[in-house]
Amino acid sequence: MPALDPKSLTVLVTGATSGFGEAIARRFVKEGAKVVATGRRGGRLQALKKELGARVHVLEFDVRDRKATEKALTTLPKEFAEIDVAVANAGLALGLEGAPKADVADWDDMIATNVNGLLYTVKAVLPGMIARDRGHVIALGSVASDFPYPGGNVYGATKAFVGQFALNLRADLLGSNVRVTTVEPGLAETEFSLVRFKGDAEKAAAPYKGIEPLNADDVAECVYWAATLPRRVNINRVQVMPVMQAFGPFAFRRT
Ligand code: NDP
Ligand code: 8X3
Repeated sequence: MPALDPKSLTVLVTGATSGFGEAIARRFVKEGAKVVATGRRGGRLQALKKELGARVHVLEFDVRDRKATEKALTTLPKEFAEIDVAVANAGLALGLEGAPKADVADWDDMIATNVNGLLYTVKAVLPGMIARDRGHVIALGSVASDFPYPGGNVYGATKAFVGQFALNLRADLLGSNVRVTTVEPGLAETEFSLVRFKGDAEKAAAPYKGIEPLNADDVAECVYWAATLPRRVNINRVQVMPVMQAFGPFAFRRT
């Protein structure tokens, strides 16, 4: 039995139409929490609601749109309005080209989603959390924030932003009982790669070839664990990788 009763929680999950977000939504509902599930694909949200029932409320909006994000989160029905845990999960990588060849439109989109989308989500839930003097912001970072790799340029930088913003937010919130955590997964099989390679299934499958990656439930478990620890405990960062992934040595150009 976790220290914090999940049945007492209302959990907001952005990007709940696939991957980690969907698994996180399912995990909390299974344990008796109420979940506000968001994303742009309304059909998937409706299917999730139909399957999981009255403990789920769905909101269709684009996290890149500040006004839409703010508005959606003010329209919550009373029984879902007091968000205890906000999982800022919506995010994406686009492309794996080195900086000279990368598409600036992809960079803009990653920054708009992973940076601005995170900020708009957090800003919308913070006032309520502070007023109630309880709450938990859980952001999805990535190992790409700590470990550079070729082609990770702006994606890794957006995730470094997520990690540092979360730490700074925690500094700002000292004195309140609002918690802040970043969960930073390594290679995990979701729709992430399909999105990164813009629907090219062959390219999308390549990173997982011969490897047992993390799955969405592994990451949902980390989020659920951090969220249900006693209220006195703040997990700052959780970094999690598949056993079949580790670090490379420095690279050198030798002449
Ligand atoms: P998926 O592609 O499976 O899921 C991404 C989710 O984000 C979808 O539900 C999508 O919903 C939502 N989303 C994307 N853009 C927007 C937007 N503009 N507005 C609203 N929702 C949006 O990928 P993952 O589950 O793997 O990724 C979830 C998070 O985890 C991301 O932040 C990603 O960077 C991070 N991550 C992923 C890793 C991996 O290897 N898979 C490893 C480390 C971190 P919709 O399209 O319906 O809007
Ligand atoms: C996703 C992990 O290694 O593809 O954040 O960047 S990686």
